[in-house]
Amino acid sequence: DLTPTPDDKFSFGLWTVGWQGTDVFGPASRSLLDPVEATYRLAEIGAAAVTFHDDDLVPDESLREATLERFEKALADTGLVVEMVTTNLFSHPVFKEGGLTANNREVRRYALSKVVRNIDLAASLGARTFVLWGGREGAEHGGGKDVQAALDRYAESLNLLCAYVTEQGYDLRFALEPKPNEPRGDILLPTIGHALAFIGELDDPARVGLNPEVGHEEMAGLNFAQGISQALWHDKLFHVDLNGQHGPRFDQDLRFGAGNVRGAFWTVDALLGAGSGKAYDGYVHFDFKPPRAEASDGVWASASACMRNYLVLRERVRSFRADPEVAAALDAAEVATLREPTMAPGETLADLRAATYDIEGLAERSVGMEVLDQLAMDHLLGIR
Ligand code: GLT
Ligand code: MN
Ligand code: MN
Repeated sequence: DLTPTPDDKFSFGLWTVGWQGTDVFGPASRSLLDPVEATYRLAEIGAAAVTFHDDDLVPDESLREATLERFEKALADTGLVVEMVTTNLFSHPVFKEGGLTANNREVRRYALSKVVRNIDLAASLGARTFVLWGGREGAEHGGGKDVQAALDRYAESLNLLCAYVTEQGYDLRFALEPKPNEPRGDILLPTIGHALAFIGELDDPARVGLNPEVGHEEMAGLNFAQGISQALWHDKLFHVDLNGQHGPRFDQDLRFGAGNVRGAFWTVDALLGAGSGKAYDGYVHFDFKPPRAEASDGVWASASACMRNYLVLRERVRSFRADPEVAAALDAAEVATLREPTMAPGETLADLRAATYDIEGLAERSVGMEVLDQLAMDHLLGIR
């Protein structure tokens, strides 16, 4: 069944359907969508949750109280929850040279205060995840940014924010969102791997994980399914941004399933635990931009299609994993054998050195990967 249900835990950023189509070559192509109207509409099409930046929900500070009241009524009316909140530290020109890692100290202090204010709102609305996407944390010039100092300031900010959340007793974790470039020429924490290593240097690493985005890893030429599998292995896949991308070019933010469809198939498989591994149990969050050419009908068509493509791919992944011929192909490829430790209990490296190996025979063995992959293709293409 391809109708989304609350159990599917689909979630959308208000900025996704709300994107007005501004780009580097032209102004908005769509009018402003009221965030509260967007919330009702997302509930209608089958979402279970919404997420937002401070500035998406409250674009006009003078209407803050009234907007929050209307928004909370929409949540109560629809049963939608706020599962994640984030802060806009990238749109206003004050952040043109960075937010938490700007060279200018006043900017850094303002950025931190903006995050803290929104953490209070996130906690009051029951959000459990707080995303930090550092789109402006980076540089265009080699000499203009002391990268090591910038990482010190990034860590200082995270340490302060974690301490604040702990003090307040909020049930909230941080999720860092990597991206290699755009809007900055080169962004700090450009990939899942960089961000994982950074987290290990923080005071409270348990409170900080990742919010990887499909397109961002693919912009760097990386395999998203493999990246999130490593994040799961570290217990760091706190959240996810699903969308689509055609290889290394500008950040396309296509609807999920568009772009690299094979990548999307393996992404869903990885989220489901790839057969027998750790699975992702958070919200299935879409972070896409309805193409600028679309009018409002296209906005909602693309939002619905994100969920539809996820459900189709989930069904295709399950049929792949349930197919006896796939099970045989997995056996032939020795996929489960990799779970066996390389050494038997009690063995030592000396035993391995004393053993004899049929090196020529091993070199010539069949690995069965093409057969397995073609079965996956057949499932993906719907002929099995
Ligand atoms: C912005 C960006 C996204 C981030 C959002 C969170 S904002 O739209 O392109 O990838 O997830 O700050
Ligand atoms: Mn994102
Ligand atoms: Mn993106």
